[in-house]
Amino acid sequence: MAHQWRGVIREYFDRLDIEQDSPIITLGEGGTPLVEAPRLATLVGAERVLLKVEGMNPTGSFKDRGMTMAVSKAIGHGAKAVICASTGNTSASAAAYAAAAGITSVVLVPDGKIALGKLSQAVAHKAQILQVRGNFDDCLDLARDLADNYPVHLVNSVNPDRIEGQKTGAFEVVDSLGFAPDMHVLPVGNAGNYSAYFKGYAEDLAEGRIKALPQMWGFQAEGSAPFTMGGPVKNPETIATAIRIGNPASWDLAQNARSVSNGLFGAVSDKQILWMHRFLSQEVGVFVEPSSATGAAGLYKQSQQGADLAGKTIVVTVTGHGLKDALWALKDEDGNEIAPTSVSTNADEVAESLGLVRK
Ligand code: AN7
Repeated sequence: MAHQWRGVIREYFDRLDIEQDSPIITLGEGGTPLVEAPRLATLVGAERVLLKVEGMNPTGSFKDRGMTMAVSKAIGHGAKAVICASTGNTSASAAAYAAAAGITSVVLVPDGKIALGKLSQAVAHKAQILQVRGNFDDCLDLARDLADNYPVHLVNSVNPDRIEGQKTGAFEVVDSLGFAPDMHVLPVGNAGNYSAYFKGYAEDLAEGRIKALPQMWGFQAEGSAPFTMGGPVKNPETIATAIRIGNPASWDLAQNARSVSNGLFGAVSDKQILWMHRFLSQEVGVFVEPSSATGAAGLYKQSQQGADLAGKTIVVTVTGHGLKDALWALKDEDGNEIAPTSVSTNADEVAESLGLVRK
């Protein structure tokens, strides 16, 4: 019989920090596919690589796992409005969950630097959107300031409820595989998700569900890579706008996760990100936004630099749907526009343009 997934709070209620009688605001988030990617495994020389496809969440990104918790708890505390700073996906998610809860959302986004699909979502869900003349880091400072001094509830990942919800990604991986992978690979911006997966795995370890932690491997874009630079980056730049973040909010949590899990941080170029973005679409069948290809791009770079992945099972979280930032697919490797060939309705002419030979 068909089983309807009930959202991460109901599915994992006993393992989440939430009051027994809390309201639950859900859009059915979580329960996302763990997709075998054999050609990616071959590319990097691993036994198995699996993608945790977070674009399948209700608003098309992993943010929904944390937002169901943050907004449910905000409602429990009587909040009438939520606020967040965002490179796009957090705002889309906050706007949707606020709409579901019947409260107001305020989103602060960096001027001109968010993907069109994400802006459309925030507009569609009736967020009050302010484009701040500054970058994401400025937006987050502003959001914190406003939440400290005005009646708006902060739902960025500096709010621990967000991390708490997002840890369910790790629970699902363990529930599907039956064990922890050798490595868990993620793109990193604020490092909230990286820290959240680590928390999930650490709890699974403490409760005896797994025998060892995966190494946590986090990758940033080279122009926006505070973790490999060793400190905040003032003017972060990358085409991967979701992770164009210079001063990660979860710095300490992430450093701890890296060290306890014997993991690593790395950086990849925009070119490597776009190459992997295309590989995932063409060779795996999973369309992600460019930022979401950063983890897999980092994994590939590690393998090229000599990391021995033979016999390893690796899970890579691909964080957001390709339709959010769709125009990147319409450019080739050299940045030229790709347009479909125009044809008549004549079958022979169509066959000819396809290079087909009559049977
Ligand atoms: C697709 O929406 O920060 O390391 O404001 O949208 O937890 O920050 C988005 C981040 C990866 C990085 N992939 O996650 C925002 C925001 C996608 C993202 C990240 C983001 P964190």
